[in-house]
Amino acid sequence: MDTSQILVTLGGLGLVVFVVWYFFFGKRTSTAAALTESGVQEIAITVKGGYSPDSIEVVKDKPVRLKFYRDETSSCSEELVFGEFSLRRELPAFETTVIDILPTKTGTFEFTCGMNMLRGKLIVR
Ligand SMILES: [Cu+2]
Repeated sequence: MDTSQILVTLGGLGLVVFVVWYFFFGKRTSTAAALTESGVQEIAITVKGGYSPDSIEVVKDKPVRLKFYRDETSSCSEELVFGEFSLRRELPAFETTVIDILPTKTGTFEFTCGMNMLRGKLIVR
């Protein structure tokens, strides 16, 4: 192989590595809840001008504990609405509000603030 062939080969390899990386890691923006010893899928969410993380992955038929810490006093985020689970909950400022749910079907379910402005989603697999 001469230099140009080596360069083309390396370029091709680089592209393959990038594509693989992109599909396996680059698009993965949701955060999986951690499974605790007691079998509960737990995740801490910070509420500050939005939900962080705002895309949470859990598995079906295992209890989920969402721990919302509201790190602001902005009235926008004072209420949390989770239609799929018929939930409407006050989130006191600078406190953690624990919400326990049991996802029994797969899909993507949105939770929002009381005004439907801040959005997050729970992805059940
Ligand atoms: Cu709002």
